[in-house]
Amino acid sequence: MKNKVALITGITGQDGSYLAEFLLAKDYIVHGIIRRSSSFNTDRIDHLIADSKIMNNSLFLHYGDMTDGSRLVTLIKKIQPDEIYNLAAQSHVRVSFDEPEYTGDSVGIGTARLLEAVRIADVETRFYQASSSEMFGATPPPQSEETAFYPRSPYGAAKLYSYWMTRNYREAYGLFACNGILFNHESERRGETFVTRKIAIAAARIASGVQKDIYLGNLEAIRDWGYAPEYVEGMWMMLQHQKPDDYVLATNTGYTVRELAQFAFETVGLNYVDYVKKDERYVRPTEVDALIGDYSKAKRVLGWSPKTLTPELATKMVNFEMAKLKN
Ligand code: NAP
Ligand code: G4F
Repeated sequence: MKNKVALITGITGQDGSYLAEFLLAKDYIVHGIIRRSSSFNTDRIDHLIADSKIMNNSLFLHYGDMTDGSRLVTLIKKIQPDEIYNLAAQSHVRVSFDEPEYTGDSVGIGTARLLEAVRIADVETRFYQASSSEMFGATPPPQSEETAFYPRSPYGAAKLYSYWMTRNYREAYGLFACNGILFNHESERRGETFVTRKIAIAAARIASGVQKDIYLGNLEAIRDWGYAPEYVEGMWMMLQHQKPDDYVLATNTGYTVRELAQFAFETVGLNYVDYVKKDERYVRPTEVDALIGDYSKAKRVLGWSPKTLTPELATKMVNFEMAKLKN
């Protein structure tokens, strides 16, 4: 049987790297779009690039950018993917307040460019859009596929545009297109400026005596933090179903940033109160107070459920940082 071909935008990101591993293990031919950079930006997939059995055999990388529509058309025509996973994004909510225009261009219009590239290239493909719980914003939890959207950041607003464009291409052109509305998911590969990884690194460094304290913004925000490798499987499950649809992936549990810090510092036998300091620079002009996802549709229709909950996730991430410091 012919191997399936997948195209991943954002393959160098946290989710892109896990998804590439997941699809390669399922015998997919994986193509990824990477950005030209003046420094190395492939650390999360370097182990795949270094493997000569994989690189340029089942994994192919192409330069491209979500702001370059003609390049997206060329790549889709050339690759003829069976499945496209659109994970590329300026994904930092705080940064989106500083760069609203670029965030809108890469996250919002970028998705329109990719959808239009599929239409122009006239390929038969399935399309996954990385939608976000940030789109719910100010609407109180629990949030499900039926909950009203109320984004509270340029990032949330740009993701909402992408969400609707994905639905529109499904309805207007019959494209097999799905929105995965994913709540926060984290891992040892999470970017270091997101709160879970920032706290995990700090707890390990403080316990090892190489850092004194950590500066954070709002400690009272509630998030639903799951484990990223479990969520990329959910993305794939959406594209294997007989019918395209939109799904929430979450854990249906909520913890404050304060509780997250407590779990992380407890892992190394410390009390977070002694080390966490406030810095107004990390407070957002508008905050999303509480996100807790109801994933019952994904469970019922796809058979997807999370396995790792926030306390275990925090411990896992801190233990990883401790092990790195010891090496
Ligand atoms: P991430 O680690 O920040 O990765 C983002 C990826 O997008 C990177 O590969 C990045 O490339 C690439 N990228 C950024 N701007 C680009 C552009 N203009 N053109 C092409 N590529 C570009 O994000 P993630 O956590 O893996 O999340 C994956 C997707 O899911 C994102 O769309 C994010 O917004 C969405 N999402 C994430 C979560 C979560 O909790 N993680 C929840 C809901 C939705 P470089 O490596 O070169 O920077
Ligand atoms: O880790 P965060 O930056 O993640 P946030 O804003 O929830 O966004 C992440 O999840 C979204 C899904 O809901 C994704 F779509 C998005 O791409 C990204 O992956 O912040 C989490 C919470 C916020 O309430 C923030 O105000 O932590 C609070 N926080 C407190 N101090 C901090 C800090 N966040 C960061 N990044 N850094 C701090 O020092």
